[in-house]
This record gives sequence, structure tokens and C-alpha cells, in this order.
Amino acid sequence: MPVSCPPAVYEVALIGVPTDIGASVRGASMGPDALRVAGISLALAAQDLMVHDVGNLAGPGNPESVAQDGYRHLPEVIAWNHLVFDAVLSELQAQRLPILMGGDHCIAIGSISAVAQHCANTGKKLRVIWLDAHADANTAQLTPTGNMHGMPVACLFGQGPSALTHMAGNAPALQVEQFVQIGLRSVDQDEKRMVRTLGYQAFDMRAIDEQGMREVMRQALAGLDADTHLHLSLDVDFLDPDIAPGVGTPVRGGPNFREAQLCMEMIADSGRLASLDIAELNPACDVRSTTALLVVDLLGSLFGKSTLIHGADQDYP
Ligand SMILES: [Mn+2]
Repeated sequence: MPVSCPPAVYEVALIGVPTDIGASVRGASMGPDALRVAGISLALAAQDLMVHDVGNLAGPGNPESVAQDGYRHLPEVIAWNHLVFDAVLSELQAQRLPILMGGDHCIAIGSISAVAQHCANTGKKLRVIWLDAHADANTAQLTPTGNMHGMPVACLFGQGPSALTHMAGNAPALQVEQFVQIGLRSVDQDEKRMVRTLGYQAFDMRAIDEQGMREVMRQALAGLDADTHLHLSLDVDFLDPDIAPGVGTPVRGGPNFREAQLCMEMIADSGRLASLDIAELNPACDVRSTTALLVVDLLGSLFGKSTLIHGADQDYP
């Protein structure tokens, strides 16, 4: 008997979620096709992944209506998240790594609820790394706009409409020790209090400035083991707008190209990535696909483009 077998061929499922239902600026609905045009399938196949593009989910259009009771487009947000929940859960059950191509970031509610349910079903531990310029921890009471792409984190921690907080059955979908947020640099005063109240680990840009991306990622990835399901939720506005202009809510002062690559490489080295959201890529704001191409390049690193140089399963003492 060999001591260790080579891993089975890794299968990934690309799931398009063409909606901007939760966003302030329209255009993220074109994100899935922008990623396809930028070569996401080939880039993943080049990392020896078997890629299944399952196409786009079909949900309600954007009525462009005003907020009601603190929420914009709540029925549509619920409808899209149900579609996402079912699609992600079924790919996980089929042993494929789901890559959700958003779409605005409200779709992470359905995605991460499905991942949490899958982990509960299979006895896996869960770690969620959330890369974002914003905390996305608003509630109907705190939000200045009602835009629900600013609320998924609050919903995942049980604060929000029950149709969204209870997607995985019980609420909250996440426990604080399962969640870490990195890249914050635009958080409202009330939202800051919410982040503190929720109590999860959050690394803002100052933490990255002072400690460096390597140390921040080392802490974010600490304690993962063979039983851990690692989910990455990548809001493209995590990246500095100088390198990633194609987002609806850019905030200057984000990670640069090398910091972003290191972040992806360290996640790859953990060997635990099991599901992924890509959110807020907005082709209407992009410049000649710069941002879509950058995201595809980062995905290469996320799936091990540089592991021959560095070595897989690297520990970061
Ligand atoms: Mn976000």
C-alpha cells in the first residue's frame, strides 16, 4: 500500500450568478460573462482542474426600486439566494468545488449558508475568509442605503430577515471563530460597532500595513487541519482600485498586486480551499477587462500556480 495516494482529479463547478440586485451601482450582473471572456475556464484547467461550467442561474431582474423597511429588493435577494443555496449545495454533494461567479456580494448569504449546511452534514469544520474593503455587516437599522450587498455578514451571523438568516436551517449560519475578514478600509461608524459586537477576527488595511500580508494570512489560516473546509469569499473591491478598477464601490488603499498574489498563494498552500465566491466584479466600471483578467490571474495562484516554486502544504510558523 502506498503511504499516500495522489489526489483524485479536482473537479470545480463554475456557477454564474448574473445579478446586481443587492448593489448600489448596476453592472455586476455582467460579472460571470466577463470572467468567462477573461479565460477563467482555461486558467483553471491549466492548474489540472476539471472544469464544469454549469452556466448561469436564472433569477429575477432588477426592479431598481427604493428601499422598503430598510431593504432594497428583498424579495429578489431572497429568490437569488435560494437559487445560489441549491446550486452550491448540490455541487458540494457532487464532490465538486463550487466557484460562484457573481454578481453582487449579497449572494454570499446563500453560498455560505450552503457551505455551512454541507459542513454540518459531513462533520467538517468550517473556516470562512472574507476579503473585502467593506465589512458588509449592515442591518436594516444601520444601513444608509438599504443595499443588501452591505448586509451578508450580518445575515450570516443571524441578524436580518429570517428568510436569509435561516437558509441553512438554524441561525446563525456561522460562529464567530469560523470567520475572518481581511482588507477593511471603509466601515461606517455604526457598522464598526456591529463588527465589534459580533466579535469576529477582522484585519483592516492598517493591520496589513503594520504586520504585512504574510503575517495577517498566517493568522487567518492558523489552525486549519485535514478536516477543515475553507471557504473564500472574494469581493473584488478588496483589491486596490489602481489595479482593479472594475467594481461599483472602489475604495483606495487596498492590497497591491503582490500582496494580493501572496494572499492567494498562502491560501493555496493551505491545501484546504473547498469553495469560493467571486463577487462585485463590475464590467461596466472596468477598463478593457483589466479587473476580470486580474481576477483570473489571481485564481491561478489560488489554485496553485506557484506551488512548484514554493512547495505545497507549506507551514507558516
Ligand atoms: Mn462585499
